Amino acid sequence: MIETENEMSKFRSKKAAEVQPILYGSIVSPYVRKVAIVLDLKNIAYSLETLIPFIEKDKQKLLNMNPLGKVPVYQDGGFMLSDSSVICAYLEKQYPDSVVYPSTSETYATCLWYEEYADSQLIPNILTVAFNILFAARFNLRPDMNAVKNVLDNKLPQIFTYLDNEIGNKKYFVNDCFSLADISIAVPFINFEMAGHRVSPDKWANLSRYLDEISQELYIAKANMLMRETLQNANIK
Ligand SMILES: N[C@@H](CCC(=O)N[C@@H](CS)C(=O)NCC(=O)O)C(=O)O
Repeated sequence: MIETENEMSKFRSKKAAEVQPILYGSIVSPYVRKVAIVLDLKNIAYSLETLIPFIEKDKQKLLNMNPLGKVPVYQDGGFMLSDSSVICAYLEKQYPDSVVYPSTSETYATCLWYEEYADSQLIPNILTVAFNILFAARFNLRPDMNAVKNVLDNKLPQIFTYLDNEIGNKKYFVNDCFSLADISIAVPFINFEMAGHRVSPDKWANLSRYLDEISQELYIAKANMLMRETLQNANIK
């Protein structure tokens, strides 16, 4: 029997710790898939609670958890976190057995750089293409095909050229090891593909070869399959 306030508080914390973590967001978001891949790779059981920031009631719920109203949000017992990079950093500390960051200062920082480049340049530009082609109309928004054209003509070519030069004939972006750099760079390309686009092997042979290979890595392949199934079930081709 629990008698004191102190014991009650310990009991509550224990119960909270036993509850599976929750990943809030849609698996269609590359940022959410990035976290889902890290959770999978670290063999952490979690539940996915679908929240779509473009649906008003979901947005309100998200704003109560994240002042930016964006996904992913991650809840571990009473602890709540936002932003895919922050969540991945937390998961690495919390579950250090399988690592997703390289170990030396130099390789660690290089990995953070690629993650940042993917999060701030690659993913938002690919999402402009994918969102307008696949989703805008579903949320009663007019697809902005000028924005799509601008990204395809003026933004993505520079980004692809940079990544093509960086990867060269290497298998992984940092230190010959699969890391969060690869996860961050690989995740948006399934959105690009489902929107009917691909990285031209004639213009960006290295990047195109790398993407073919990385999409066969177990955890990337699983996340891509989930994305395909989700879009098929939603009747979006
Ligand atoms: N830097 C954030 C970006 C998250 C983000 O932009 N998520 C998109 C979904 S793909 C979102 O929630 N957008 C809703 C909005 O901007 O209102 C992260 O890494 O988690």
